[in-house]
Amino acid sequence: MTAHIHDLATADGRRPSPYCWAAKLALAHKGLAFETTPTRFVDIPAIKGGGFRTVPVIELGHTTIGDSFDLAVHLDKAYPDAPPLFGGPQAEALTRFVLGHVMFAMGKIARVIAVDINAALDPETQAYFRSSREKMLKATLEDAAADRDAGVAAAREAFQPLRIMLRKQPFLGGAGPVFGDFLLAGVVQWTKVVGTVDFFSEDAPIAEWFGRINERYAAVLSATRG
Ligand SMILES: N[C@@H](CCC(=O)N[C@@H](CS)C(=O)NCC(=O)O)C(=O)O
Repeated sequence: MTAHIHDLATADGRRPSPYCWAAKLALAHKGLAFETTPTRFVDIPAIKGGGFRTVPVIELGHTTIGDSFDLAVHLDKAYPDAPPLFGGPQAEALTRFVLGHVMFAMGKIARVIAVDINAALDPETQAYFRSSREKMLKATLEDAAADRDAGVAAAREAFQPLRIMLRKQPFLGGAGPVFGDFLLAGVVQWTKVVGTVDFFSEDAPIAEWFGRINERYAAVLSATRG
């Protein structure tokens, strides 16, 4: 079966969404093929006739799932013999903590690059993105990014828990990657696809960990335009 993902896209077709990347890595981890539809922020409400507010929206046969974490839970239940994304209910629960870490770190990165993401959108999408993100950031996109060096430093610091863990093991999953790795890798991939600020290439623990994921899923991560 080939899954179908409604995948966030910029005006030039790049795919920035961290959660869409996590979903694509999760499908690949289970050995499932997928295709994508480039989707602008303003197109999300019309997906499948309505009812979705965020992407990824993933169609798997007759099942439609509107959340990357829910997708991973579904995949572990539906494909128990393929490599695990969690490996059990405790690991699934603990991965919610990783999601919290991801959301915190994404907030720091967004302050720096939301203005750059906006520049990569078409005018209709820019109007939506600017008003929604300025509410979230409680600042104009330009003001949020004004002290770029401090913003980058804060974003890098937010990844310290991952660096500390990587002193002991190569992946969140131990010897191999699990969904928690894919959530965090989606954030790194987001920064690479937006491409205006290099947060991690000089950051050895994180660059090497991302490299290990890229070794396994290069075909997925290199498809930056779907
Ligand atoms: N919990 C959701 C979150 C997805 C999410 O926030 N996606 C963003 C793109 S990275 C989105 O679609 N935002 C829509 C909007 O802001 O209107 C998941 O993991 O699938």
